[in-house]
Amino acid sequence: MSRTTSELSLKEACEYLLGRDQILILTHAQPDGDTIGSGYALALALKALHKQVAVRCADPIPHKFTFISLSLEPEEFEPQTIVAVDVADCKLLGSLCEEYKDVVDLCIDHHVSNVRYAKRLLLDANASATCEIIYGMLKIFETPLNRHILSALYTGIVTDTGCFKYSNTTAKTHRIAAELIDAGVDYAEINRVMFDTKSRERVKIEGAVMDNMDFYFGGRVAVIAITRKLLIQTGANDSDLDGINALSRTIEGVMVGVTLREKKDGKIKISLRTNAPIDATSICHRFGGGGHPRAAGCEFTCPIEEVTEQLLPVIRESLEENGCLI
Ligand SMILES: [Mn+2]
Repeated sequence: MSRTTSELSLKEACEYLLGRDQILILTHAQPDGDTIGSGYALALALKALHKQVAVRCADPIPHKFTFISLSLEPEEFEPQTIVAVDVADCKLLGSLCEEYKDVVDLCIDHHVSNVRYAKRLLLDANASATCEIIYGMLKIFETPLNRHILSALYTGIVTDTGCFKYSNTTAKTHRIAAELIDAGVDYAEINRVMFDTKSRERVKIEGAVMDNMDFYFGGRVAVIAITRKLLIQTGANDSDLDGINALSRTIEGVMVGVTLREKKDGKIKISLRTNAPIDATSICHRFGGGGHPRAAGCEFTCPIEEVTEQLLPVIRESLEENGCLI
């Protein structure tokens, strides 16, 4: 199936939405701060413009983001317009993919990898977060930025930039954040909840995986395993594992951080985080996976004990080629 996606400018996308009603906004599955912040900020603004609007996600909203989702009262209606926010590929809609994959009228996104599945696309790959793009739209709509909209936008920006730490952060990101602060957003409280608060289950599972971390090749590679058994022991759920893949790479000397995660169906999901110049994508590609240069993934169907036997020689090869073995 092929279809042409028309690329819209910010203004065109705004005009399109202003002419529509009964708007259903979709976020990606396993929702993060940006997809939730974008979805609800846009929904609240459209509601202020007297449109019927709802937000839908395949998975439950993690507890730390419910202060955003609770700001919109759920509404039942037959959608006339489907909008996806921060969803680079219709597969990322999770269990909603089948229902909506061919009917997304407008996708608003900042991923350069967007696969152009929607009828219309507003893409700004220079935006640190989709919330940056939504902020631009709300300025054109001239809807007032109430407390809920400010919180939603700020949350999306800080979570996607790691609190302004990642290289996607631009001067414009800071300018938008400054405008949100000028407008009265409670940035200290949002940052406390997003970055300085961990659930007790998270602390437990973090402690357990750190205790059981295995090191290889003189400490160049660190491997952590999250088994079903460990999840049951610690009571941790998916949202408690948010960002846990990044843990091993924070250890001095580690070039490749490997996270093995046992899924419900018994498959083993691998997440690789690397420091330059080790290419995570090329390692995962050997096992049918892919991703970004510093963060990639793949999947194994063998028992968890056998995964490292297959994976470690390939990682070793990459370390050797790059002169990174000690
Ligand atoms: Mn995003």
